[in-house]
Amino acid sequence: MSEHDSIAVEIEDQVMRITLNRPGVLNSFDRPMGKAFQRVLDEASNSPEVRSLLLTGAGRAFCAGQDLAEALPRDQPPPDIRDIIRETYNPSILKLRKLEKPVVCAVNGVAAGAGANLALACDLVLAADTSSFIQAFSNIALIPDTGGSFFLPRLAGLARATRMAFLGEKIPAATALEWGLIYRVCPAEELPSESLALALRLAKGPTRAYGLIKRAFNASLTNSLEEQLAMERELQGQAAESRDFQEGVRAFQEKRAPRFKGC
Ligand code: T3D
Repeated sequence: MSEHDSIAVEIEDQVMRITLNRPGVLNSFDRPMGKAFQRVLDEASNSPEVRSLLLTGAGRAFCAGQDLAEALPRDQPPPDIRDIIRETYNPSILKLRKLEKPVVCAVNGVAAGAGANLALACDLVLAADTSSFIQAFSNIALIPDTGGSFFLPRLAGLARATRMAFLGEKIPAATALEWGLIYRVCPAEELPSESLALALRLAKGPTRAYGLIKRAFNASLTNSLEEQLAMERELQGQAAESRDFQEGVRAFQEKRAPRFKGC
């Protein structure tokens, strides 16, 4: 286990567990935490030892978004919020989406503001039945950031996205599931084991194919059908060049479970 200040990191069985670790302020992000988070994502991307990621929060919350004491200090002039977004949230979301390894998010409690949108940018989101999602921005006269204005209408549809963004209500995990925002809800006490089991399963999977799936899905959000079909052809070519493709087909023919190596 190594500590990157406010981000705790542990690598075991090819799963990197990243824990947002400022529980006293519900794991809200300040700039040092944002930088640490990005360093950890780079480490995950570069390390062949890491084949899946598991993101969660310490204590009773997942993440309450931006640390408001940093955004609007009482005793000094406020920073330009554009700088915080440029340094913390935009690169974090881009790194998460471009990371060609599966990212499981275990939402262990409230996910508010940037914390909610950080969760929604992950690949598979499991949430405790006691958790909730809040587009808290308009409660303090801000707008959804951290990719929320991009992903939320696509995931929830415009009507629900607008409702969440305008009303800033607490959306229970069960509703988030019903609206297609997340993958699964489980009893709070089972969240750690369920999310780890999923991350372990993905860590034993065809990592290269997962990465290419992610690249294709990212592009599909803005591509035309023609562009997407051309991309599928190219990426499928790359997937078929992997050793894992050979192994997957051989295992099928030999009627056994595949042993993927991630390359
Ligand atoms: O720089 C920029 O501003 C641009 C970027 C914006 C991105 C954003 O994320 S904007 C949105 C920021 N987040 C929020 O507005 C959420 C604020 N928090 C809440 O609304 C509530 O705390 C929750 C609904 C998340 C949870 O409520 P509850 O009742 O369970 O907990 P609490 O009592 O409100 O919070 C517990 C402690 O955490 C409390 O500190 P204390 O009184 O025990 O010393 C509270 O002040 C602290 N805390 C919670 N959220 C934040 C925070 N401290 C700093 N920043 C926070 N975001």
